[in-house]
Amino acid sequence: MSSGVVVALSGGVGGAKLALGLSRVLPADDLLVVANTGDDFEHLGLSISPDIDTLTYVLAGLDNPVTGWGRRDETWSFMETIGALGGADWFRLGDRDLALHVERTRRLKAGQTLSQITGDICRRLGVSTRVLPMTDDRVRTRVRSDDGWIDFQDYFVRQQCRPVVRELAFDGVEKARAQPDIMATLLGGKLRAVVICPSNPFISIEPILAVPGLRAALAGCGAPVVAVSPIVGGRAVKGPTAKMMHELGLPVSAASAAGRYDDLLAGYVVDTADAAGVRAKLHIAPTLMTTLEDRERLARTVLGFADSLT
Ligand code: FO1
Repeated sequence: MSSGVVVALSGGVGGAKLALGLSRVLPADDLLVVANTGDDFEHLGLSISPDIDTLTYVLAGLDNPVTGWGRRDETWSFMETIGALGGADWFRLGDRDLALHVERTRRLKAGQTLSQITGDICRRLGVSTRVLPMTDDRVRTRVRSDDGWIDFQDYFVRQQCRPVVRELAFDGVEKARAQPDIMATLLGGKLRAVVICPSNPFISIEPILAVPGLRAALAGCGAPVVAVSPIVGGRAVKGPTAKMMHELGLPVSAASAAGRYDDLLAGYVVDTADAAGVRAKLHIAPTLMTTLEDRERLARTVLGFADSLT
């Protein structure tokens, strides 16, 4: 088995499953999880980073197993009360989860970086795997629908992905500086593999690839870049991936997702049901992750495949 660091690119729920699998089959020092921050937004005066928090809670074993986001064992007194007071209650913030947003907001205002805050919260929640935001600068995914441009969480949560997606934009990404430790790891030459987790390519992975310098660093990192298809059996496991592909005029297929990463990929792991039409070097394996064993098994499959490409 080859040694070296594995860098995993992930959004929220879907990607976090494989990130957990990787964290269970790799020493903590050999895994760096890069989190999308395009979903971040300010809400109720709080700075909210959904993909960072989903990854943190999943890696800490604190995630809500039903929704995939937020915490298990939650209470909802704050939500009930803010609703009764006429405040916004469409974005569900459990009482424990709320404490994280309040504390992150305080620390950001005190001048700490999102990376520093994320590192400290991971440590306090017992997460030894390194989770870093793709950048500490402000990037906001926006969706152009037939009614114009809308913020991501308004599209994804308040409007429940109903608007037709005509175009996506990552506001601020041109000026964003790639998180320095990520760049140092990618350029440090001790890499075993880069794993693009099965998150939504458009809203979770492409914002990461759009951060100036990151895509080039991935292309030149000297280790195989392997993606896991977010489409299984011609359908998205969860979320709007398939709907977006259709609305953006792409075939709803594993090949379409691979096409978004194009020349970056040394290999692509697709479910046994989806092998047709994919150009990248293929590894066909079950990719649906229902149990913890599934997560670990897929992690081992991806790493074994990446090692075979070295
Ligand atoms: N997603 C929902 O569909 N409904 C919610 O009310 C909701 C609340 C929420 C709170 C904290 C958090 O970290 C994530 C939350 N999410 C919710 C998920 C979030 O919108 C998505 O996970 C990402 O933005 C896309 O992956």
